[in-house]
Amino acid sequence: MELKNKNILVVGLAKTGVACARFLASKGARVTVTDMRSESALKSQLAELEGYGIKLELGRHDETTFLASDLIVVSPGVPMDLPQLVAAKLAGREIISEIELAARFIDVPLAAITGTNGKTTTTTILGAIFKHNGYHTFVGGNIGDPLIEVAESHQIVDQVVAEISSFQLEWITSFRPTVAALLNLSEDHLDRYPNYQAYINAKLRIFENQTEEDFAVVNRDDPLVWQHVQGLKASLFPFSRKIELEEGIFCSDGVITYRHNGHEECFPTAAIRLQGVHNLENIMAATACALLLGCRPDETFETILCFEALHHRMEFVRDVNGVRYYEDSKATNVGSVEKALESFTDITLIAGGKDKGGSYAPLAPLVKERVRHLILIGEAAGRMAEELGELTDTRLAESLEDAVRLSAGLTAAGGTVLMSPACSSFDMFKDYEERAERFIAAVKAL
Ligand code: UMA
Ligand code: ADP
Repeated sequence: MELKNKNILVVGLAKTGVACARFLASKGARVTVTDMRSESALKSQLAELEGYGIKLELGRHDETTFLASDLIVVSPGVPMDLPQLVAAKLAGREIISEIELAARFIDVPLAAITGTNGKTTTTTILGAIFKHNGYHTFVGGNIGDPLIEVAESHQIVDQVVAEISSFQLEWITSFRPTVAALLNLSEDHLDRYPNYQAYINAKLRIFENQTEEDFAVVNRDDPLVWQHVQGLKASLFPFSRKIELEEGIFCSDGVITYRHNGHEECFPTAAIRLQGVHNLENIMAATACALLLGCRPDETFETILCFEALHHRMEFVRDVNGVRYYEDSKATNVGSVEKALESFTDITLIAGGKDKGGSYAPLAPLVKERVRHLILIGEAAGRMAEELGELTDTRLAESLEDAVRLSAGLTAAGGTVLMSPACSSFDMFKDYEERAERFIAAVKAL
């Protein structure tokens, strides 16, 4: 792809925008960056661009700049219906996402992981497996480091593992993973998409440019996933906790079995440290991707045995007077909270935060069965109380700290206090990590 002397506009100046602008400028493009935030709010980002000769349009998006560009690179946080993007598209401008740009410069196998939940865990496991197999591995994408950094760096890389969000897939044209995994589908990001199907369609684009030489690792047990992957061009490689598969990876009677082209590998699960049935799915998906991309079974299994849970995903905090406190701040949608509720009984659930527009009704059976007290915080508290409040003892709290104190007073010994919000954190906190730290501090203060 020729970039020299092209007029390229980068939309959004956070992590993705900074990395793209630097990469494009280093390739000789004439780069402009635009962001709705002001210069003073973007001081640290601007410092990273010093010396690159990049033009800035801050505090606004100027349609004429969009129309005058040869190429527009969009950050994931910028919605597709931004009027200036719509106008540029109508005028026939080329618009791509950062992962599309990055993929055009990646010439090693690319494993891409998507799904509503489990992306970060699966991506991290797969990265660890590759490294333990001796590959120079870049792990990036939605997990934190933009994928374009692999193209920008001059390091040797043998394998790329990318966590991919629906936002990143919106502006792809040729993005083609060697192995793409779709872990599961449930409602999320309905504050960004007009409806659930639009979100699903965005996710499915991960398979769009694959051919029969590539693999689609998909959840056989998720009816919505299975329904949507029929007819893909890529070779289907399902994973299942329920069905024995002739081709694919499945788990039964404490053994994970991988079968591919008549070849079989078996791994006992008893000594695996990572807990929860959802993590078994993540492990199977990561193992499938690794073995399909040439990893050795022994090294793969060794990595899985040692892998510990990531922070803020159903993490044990402390036992106080026989009550166990768990922090699941990364559970920002209903699908992840379902898995958390399935893991405990006699629960005091602290939930709520910034509403993402989906329904909380799928939680009703588990709330009824397992949640003794429901404590709600944040902007979504009202809607959640309407949908779930009648099912159990439900209270509202002013702050997370109040919720923790209230939970301590309500929960009898033997019970579990679980913060699993089903919402994003941005109404009350900087991000889910700050929400987690505040919960941990409040529990430690009890
Ligand atoms: N902006 C505009 N105009 C707009 C909207 C936004 O100028 O109309 C600007 C904002 O002021 C901001 C920038 O665009 O400066 C937004 O950038 P961004 O949100 O894309 O932020 P990045 O730091 O580049 O982070 C992105 C991903 N963010 C989102 O998808 C919202 C990060 O995922 C990802 O780690 C990073 O790229 C590297 O690939 C975060 C995320 O929340 C963790 N992802 C969602 C999720 O996991 O649920 C999908
Ligand atoms: P993502 O990157 O997709 O947000 P994470 O691995 O960070 O996924 O986990 C986010 C939340 O989802 C946590 O609460 C975690 O316990 C839960 N989770 C992890 N894997 C799965 C899965 N396969 N199915 C449902 N929930 C999951």
